Amino acid sequence: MAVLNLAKNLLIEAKKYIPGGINSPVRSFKAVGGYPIFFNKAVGSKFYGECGREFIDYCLSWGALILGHAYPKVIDSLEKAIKKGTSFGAPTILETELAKLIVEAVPSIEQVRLTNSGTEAVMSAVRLARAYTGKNKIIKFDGSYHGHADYLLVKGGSGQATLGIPDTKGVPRDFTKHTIVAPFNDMKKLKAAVKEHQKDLAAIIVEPVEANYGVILPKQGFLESLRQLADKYNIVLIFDEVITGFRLSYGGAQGYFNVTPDLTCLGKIIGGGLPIGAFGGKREIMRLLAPEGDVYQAGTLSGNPIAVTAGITTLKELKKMNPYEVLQKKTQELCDGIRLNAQKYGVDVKINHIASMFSLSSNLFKKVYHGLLKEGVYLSPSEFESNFLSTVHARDDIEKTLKAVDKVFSALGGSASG
Ligand code: KE4
Repeated sequence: MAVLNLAKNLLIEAKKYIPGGINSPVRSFKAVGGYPIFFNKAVGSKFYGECGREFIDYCLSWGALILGHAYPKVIDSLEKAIKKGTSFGAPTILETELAKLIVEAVPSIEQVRLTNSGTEAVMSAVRLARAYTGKNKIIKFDGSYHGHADYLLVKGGSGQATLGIPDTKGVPRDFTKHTIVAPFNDMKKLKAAVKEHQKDLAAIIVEPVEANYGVILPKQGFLESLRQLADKYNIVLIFDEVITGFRLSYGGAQGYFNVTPDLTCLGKIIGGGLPIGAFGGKREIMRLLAPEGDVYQAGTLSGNPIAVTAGITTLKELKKMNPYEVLQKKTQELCDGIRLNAQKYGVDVKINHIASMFSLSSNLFKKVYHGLLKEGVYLSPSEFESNFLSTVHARDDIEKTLKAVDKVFSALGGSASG
């Protein structure tokens, strides 16, 4: 009870000064009920609440921390960097180094520009695509999230590819008139939308694996078809790899599926847990950017030496370790274990996963969520969000998690059977 009261009181205090008490809605626990836990320390696969309780973390700052929390080499590099100053507002060789690492890791990226968030990366990539093609419309897919730029906060109409409708207050209908929403994985409807709007279609933007509506894999051939349509109708194909970049493989989802976009958006992992985004691609497109070109894009702290240092250390570590096969095996073991327990106790649970990311959906999600939380297992607080493993999630973490799952599902088993 004390833990609950503490969470409640911390939120009440925060709400005095911050709308909703949090700086990003998805942290609010609105999707799972109850009060968000306030944390104050994190190391490895664990983080620690103000209540003193330890949790195995599968949210990992929404996928950013593939090396886990407070990874020693990242911390060491930051300690050294921070003593040299936090921001110069001028170029540093560190930015060149991170850009080189990204270009070497992702063949489709010939040049890359850093931003402070994934939202900014996506906004910039879309602006660039519109300038490059001289066309205005973009196609996104329902269920995908590409940050909170006005014209991307849209929901699809009734299943068909429709002109986007704002799905938030504050966005004039006019702002979304160039955004078309198509059903993910539905080639027939996509082709019809592309044909209908081809004269004014600048870009198709896609999360190559949807990670904001649960984990939804692309159907066989879907990504390849996007590439063919983009080539046929002079459309810029943008892969939003803010989550999948350096997550599915060192070359991201495009490396994993072997499909090449024209532009790629990155974030999260490339900043090692500090604020960052990036967009990059073909030189012939990137050269349109100011100051050489006439597509304006900017950011006070873009490429700041501290976030870039964490990113460089993280990518160098991933390049050296190449942990992807081990990460995939650990995730497979965890997801198989959860499925087994769900079958054993007759609990309705759907697990989707790829590489080291997974989603768990259930008609009992809130009960599953809070049951696991009580056992010290922290999932992303929404069944539409993805969960992640890091290189430092150990066997012991997986075993403890599956023990917690067994306990929670055995208790729910009865209620599940009604
Ligand atoms: P940011 O602006 O939050 O750095 O990135 C936006 C973004 C762009 N593209 C994709 C595919 C994304 O998933 C995101 C942000 N992801 C969410 C979690 N699914 C961030 C969590 C939050 O909003 O607090």
